[in-house]
Amino acid sequence: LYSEKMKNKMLAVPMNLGANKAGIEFGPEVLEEYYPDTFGEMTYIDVEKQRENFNEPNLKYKNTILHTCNKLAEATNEAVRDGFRPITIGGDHSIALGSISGVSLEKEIGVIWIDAHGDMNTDESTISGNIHGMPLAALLGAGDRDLVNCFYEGAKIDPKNVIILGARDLDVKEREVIEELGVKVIHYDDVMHKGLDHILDEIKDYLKIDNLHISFDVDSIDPEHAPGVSTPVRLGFSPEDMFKTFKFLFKNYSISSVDIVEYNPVNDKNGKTMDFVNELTEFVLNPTV
Ligand code: 6HN
Ligand code: MN
Ligand code: MN
Ligand code: MN
Repeated sequence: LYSEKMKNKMLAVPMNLGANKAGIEFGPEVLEEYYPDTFGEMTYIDVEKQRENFNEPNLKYKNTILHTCNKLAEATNEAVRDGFRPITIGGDHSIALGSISGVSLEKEIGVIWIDAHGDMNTDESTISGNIHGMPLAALLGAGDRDLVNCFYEGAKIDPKNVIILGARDLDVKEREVIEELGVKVIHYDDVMHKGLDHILDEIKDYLKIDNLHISFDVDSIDPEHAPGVSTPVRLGFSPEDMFKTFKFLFKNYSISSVDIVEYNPVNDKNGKTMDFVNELTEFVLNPTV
């Protein structure tokens, strides 16, 4: 599987409404400015500027986010049909609702959600009302119907094909949603106690699916190494561990598609986060053992 070289299709989505915080929308353009060799070929998905649904407290900017996610889904869907691997550069994590929906219409995929958070809230469990805390639940068919029915009706992925990797900040009611749906969580605590090698074996034993989508949230990395995010949580993966994890995933699965989201240049320090995101993207574009 590793040797299957695929053409990449890079999509940029300068969205911040899912996080309801300024800064993340500049991610793609900053990356493109500093690393034109890596990010020079991105196709930008137009993000609506209007802030409708401003007053819907549990689903902030729902319609605007859905509009963008539908456009992104069309783009990832077309990329897959044309034989490309879509790589989506965020933007906040709400856009995974679009990227994954576009791919899942063409092939059955598993998802590894690498994140300090679960992104498993619904409009009923959410504390913040921010949709970037909900995309994984919606993809699994839980929560607001309009989110669930993004791009096409119904759930996009099966809980048995999903792992949340590296969680270290789950909301109390979010945990209930996770339990009800039966999604496997590998907490960052588990990574620390068992060690990464053991965890990678566990992933291999659990995820029995060929096609895998990687949804990578930069806040999965320790904020010491990647401070440029909007919702930092202490501890987390080292960059080395993440490269090892990506190598493992590309070696053991057919990687259908990848998201790299939540990079916020406004909070970065000395370009550390930007450098890391660039290196990780270079690996994704041209994976080697
Ligand atoms: N992310 N659980 C929190 C919320 O607002 O629902 C944080 C979500 C963070 C989402 O980092 O992609
Ligand atoms: Mn996330
Ligand atoms: Mn996160
Ligand atoms: Mn645990």
